[in-house]
Amino acid sequence: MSKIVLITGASSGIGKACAQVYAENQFNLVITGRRAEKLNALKAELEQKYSVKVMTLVFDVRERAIVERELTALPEDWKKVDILINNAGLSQGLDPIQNGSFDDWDTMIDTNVKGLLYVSKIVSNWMIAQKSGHIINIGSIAAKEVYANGNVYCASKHAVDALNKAMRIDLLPYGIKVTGIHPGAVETEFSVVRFHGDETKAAKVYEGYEPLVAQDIAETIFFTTSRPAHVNINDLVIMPTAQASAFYWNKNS
Ligand code: NDP
Ligand code: 8X3
Repeated sequence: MSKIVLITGASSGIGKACAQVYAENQFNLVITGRRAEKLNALKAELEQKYSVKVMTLVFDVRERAIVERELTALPEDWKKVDILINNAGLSQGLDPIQNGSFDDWDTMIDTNVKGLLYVSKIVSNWMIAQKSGHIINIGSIAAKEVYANGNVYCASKHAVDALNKAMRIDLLPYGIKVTGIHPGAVETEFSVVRFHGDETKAAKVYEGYEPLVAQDIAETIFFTTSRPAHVNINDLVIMPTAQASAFYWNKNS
């Protein structure tokens, strides 16, 4: 059987671009997300275009029991996951701490931190059994820096950064690689979600400079997972050329 990559949040953006890149490179894929119709359309496209096998799993990463049920129900051959891409995540709201929404905070922490943990625990045990594997954790520049009103999103991504380092230590005896990928601004559905569906506000985030596109991140992830067996890339921060940090930009006025 071909190698298998399991990608959370493959219905759009970075996760979808990863699915396309890995399919092009003849991996079989397990793609997950909440929007079944988007996952099914992607499955049909990739199977037809690249003659690979694609399994879709529809679940919300926040639902621990359902994550467990769906993953453990995979046929045994599909549990031989070579690469796990912990990508499902979001920012919801951009408010100062005193005005923040409890619901937004719960959503971000439950998705970005707890969801990643639920999936990782199950899949890392499969990798331990096969004594190989590579886990990619999608952090953010928000995992390295904190900016105004980013409070809980930044905290959740700092947690991903910490978990990335922790997983690398815990999984070291089993030969499992762990890599953190930390993008700056990538034009996806991210800002539409952050601004609760306000597309005009979201579009402004990417005005006056050339942001990254999801394909840029997917190709970088593929590069990290195609290094020789003795090489692990621990951590990568990837920015648009027009962005030096969370604070410094070279935008057309
Ligand atoms: P998108 O909004 O385009 O994609 C997010 C993906 O996550 C979707 O496929 C969505 O699927 C999935 N997802 C969100 N919540 C859940 C949930 N509760 N359960 C299951 N799946 C979920 O954004 P991006 O592609 O930009 O984001 C991907 C990752 O990259 C996130 O972790 C984000 O924080 C990170 N990131 C993004 C940056 C950017 O500028 N775009 C920069 C740095 C990091 P569905 O809605 O179908 O469930
Ligand atoms: C997404 C990038 O700068 O909005 O993680 O935090 S940023």
